[in-house]
Amino acid sequence: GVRRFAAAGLLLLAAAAALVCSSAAARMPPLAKGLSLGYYDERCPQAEAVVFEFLQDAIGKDVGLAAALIRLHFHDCFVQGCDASILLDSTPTEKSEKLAPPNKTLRKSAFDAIDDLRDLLDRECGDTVVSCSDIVTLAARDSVLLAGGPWYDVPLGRHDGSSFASEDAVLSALPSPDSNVTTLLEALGKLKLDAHDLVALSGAHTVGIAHCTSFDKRLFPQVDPTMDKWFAGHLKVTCPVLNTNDTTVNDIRTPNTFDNKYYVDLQNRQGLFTSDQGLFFNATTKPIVTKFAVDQSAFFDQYVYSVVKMGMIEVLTGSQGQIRKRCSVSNAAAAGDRAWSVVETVAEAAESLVL
Ligand code: HEM
Ligand SMILES: *[C@@H]1O[C@H](CO)[C@@H](O)[C@H](O)[C@H]1NC(C)=O
Ligand SMILES: *[C@@H]1O[C@H](CO)[C@@H](O)[C@H](O)[C@H]1NC(C)=O
Ligand SMILES: *[C@@H]1O[C@H](CO)[C@@H](O)[C@H](O)[C@H]1NC(C)=O
Ligand SMILES: CC(=O)N[C@H]1CO[C@H](CO)[C@@H](O)[C@@H]1O
Repeated sequence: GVRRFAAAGLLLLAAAAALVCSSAAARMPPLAKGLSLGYYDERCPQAEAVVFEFLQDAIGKDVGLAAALIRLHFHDCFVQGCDASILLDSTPTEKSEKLAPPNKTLRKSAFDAIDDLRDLLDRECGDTVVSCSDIVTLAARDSVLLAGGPWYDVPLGRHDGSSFASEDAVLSALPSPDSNVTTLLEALGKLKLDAHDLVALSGAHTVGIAHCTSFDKRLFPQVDPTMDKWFAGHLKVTCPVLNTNDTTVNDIRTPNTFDNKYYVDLQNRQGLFTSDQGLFFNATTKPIVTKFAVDQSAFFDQYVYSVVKMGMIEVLTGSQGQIRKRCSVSNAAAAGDRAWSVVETVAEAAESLVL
């Protein structure tokens, strides 16, 4: 109806704005084999509008959902590639990625939104067309725009994996917030991401929240000397002792807006994690932080380039992987469930015959 039009209109407007703003053609990393822009143009032409319209409404009601979806995309891609394995539920015999410690702070609202989008797209185009990993990719893309950041065209055509990574794999793929720049660059280097990617992607911490346990080692037993004293006092109001479970905002200046203020925070020693603040003290990354702090469009350009690159880490395409009908279960496991319920029905019928 009218709302769909409005959503599509805004999307077009955003696309037009993106074209006008970047007078030079937008820089884009080489596309992974099997991915393309406009992948669903014929298969499911309304796919991108459906995602956008849903999120416009959902993020309008809960701005935190934008941050949650941006982070979900990052966790998915860093662990075993962008294959939506982060969405898989545990089985009785195997613990899924969801249960690994870093996931525990992924928000349920993000998983629910992906499930809702899966249902909407199934109704529009059938359940074997749009993959869960592309839904995660599109949801993160639209979240950035809806939080005030740039719009970008994103290559699609990913397939979903059928198995999740182990807890150890999750822990080794996702750097801890206590990491220094050397450790971060090493971790990202394994995924072919460099210092510019690290600084720009960390800029996603311009939105969202963190639990005290993610940074309270910087407050106790004594305040990290690289932290602004006023900021430390401010954080201690929320986190008065070690190991409380309250949350604070990642970007104290504009907590709900996707902008470059995160880098201004870093210049003022008001970065939340060691992994954030360190970017301002390392000789390789400091000039990039300084640049982004004064030039938001330089940040946006690099973010778009880097997040598109991140979205192509070890993707499954063509004959690889599957399009999961339910994002939280592999198709084989879902078929197993169905077969099992048939067996049960038959068994029940047999039982009633005997009786
Ligand atoms: C470079 C290494 C990174 C580290 C060490 C890191 C660490 C963290 C931690 C510890 C939290 C808070 C979790 C909590 O306590 O609730 C967090 C939140 C968040 N991270 Fe990162 N992160 C990194 C990179 C990224 C990247 C690449 C993105 C996306 C492009 C991202 C997006 C987010 C967002 C949006 C939040 C807020 C989530 C919410 O409000 O639900 N992070 N990150
Ligand atoms: C960075 O952290 C690693 C791992 O904790 C440590 O071994 C290394 O010495 C640190 N490097 C610097 C420059 O602080
Ligand atoms: C900055 O990081 C680079 C790359 O890991 C490292 O070689 C260098 O020693 C670091 N510089 C400082 C001052 O920590
Ligand atoms: C931590 O959070 C849980 C659930 O939200 C709550 O029940 C509990 O009281 C909290 N613990 C502390 C120490 O605040
Ligand atoms: C152990 C744990 O908290 N796992 C959670 C991982 O994330 C999803 C979504 O928030 C939850 O449903 C799991 O319970």
